[in-house]
Amino acid sequence: RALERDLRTAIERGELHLAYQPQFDTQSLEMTGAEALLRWNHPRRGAVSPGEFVPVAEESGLILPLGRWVLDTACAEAMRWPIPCRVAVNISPAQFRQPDLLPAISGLLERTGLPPHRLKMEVTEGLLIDDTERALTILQALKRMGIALSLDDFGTGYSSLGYLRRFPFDEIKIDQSFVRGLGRDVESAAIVEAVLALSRSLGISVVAEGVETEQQLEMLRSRGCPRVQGYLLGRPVPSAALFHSAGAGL
Ligand code: G
Ligand code: G
Ligand code: MN
Ligand code: NA
Repeated sequence: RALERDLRTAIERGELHLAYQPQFDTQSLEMTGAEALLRWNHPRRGAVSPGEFVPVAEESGLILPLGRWVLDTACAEAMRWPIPCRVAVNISPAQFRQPDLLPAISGLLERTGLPPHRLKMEVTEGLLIDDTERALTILQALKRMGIALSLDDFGTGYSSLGYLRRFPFDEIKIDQSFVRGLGRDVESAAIVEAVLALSRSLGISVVAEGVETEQQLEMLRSRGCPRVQGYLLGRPVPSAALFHSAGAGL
């Protein structure tokens, strides 16, 4: 496909960059870290969404060099931030399964100088289903390296609560579809409350994604949700703008 052909050369042509969306402590509204989000400025099509090209990259195997570029760039850029907060990187299943993931990550941390505790990897539930034992082994190794682990899009897949007990996640990300439902339907509030109660009893942190309104923020705050991310408090911006825009809307 044309998109695949163009993606092949996108890295070397410098068409990719990362945008960072800040995450905040719900009580203090201090910035606690940022999620790296891949952006492609296509020479003819303009901005192409990762929702469109990441699946193409996964099917073609291009996700491996692409994912490597994302990790490298995110760690290098985070090293230049004025505050030593965490950078969260989305890891696709194919990238997670590559045999040399662990040595590649150690090499990357050594090369960039980023302390392991400043890197967070976001993975989705799908990754835990296919080869559960292998996924567990890799996640435990990453955890031993000091890297933080986050379970992304929680509640949208084949969520099994058993994963939370067996896998060494530091954090759950409540999917934006539930946050959007806060104040609109009772089911969303019930799901958010259940996830918060569960995370508290398991000692896992929570980030609510897609927070767009003051009302959603207040509902999350009053229910004890520790962290939030969303357009209300900060949109994804280039690394250099992160510490100018973060919190600007407060
Ligand atoms: O930023 P945006 O909402 O357009 O992202 C759309 C989707 O693309 C989300 O599911 C997000 O997790 C995914 N995505 C964004 N950046 C990356 C990346 O660097 N690697 C992978 N694998 N997925 C990403
Ligand atoms: O799948 P993942 O959670 O990694 O994707 C995050 C996506 O959500 C990114 O593409 C980001 O641009 C998008 N996003 C972040 N905050 C908001 C928000 O407040 N509202 C909406 N609609 N999308 C958001
Ligand atoms: Mn994510
Ligand atoms: Na998500």
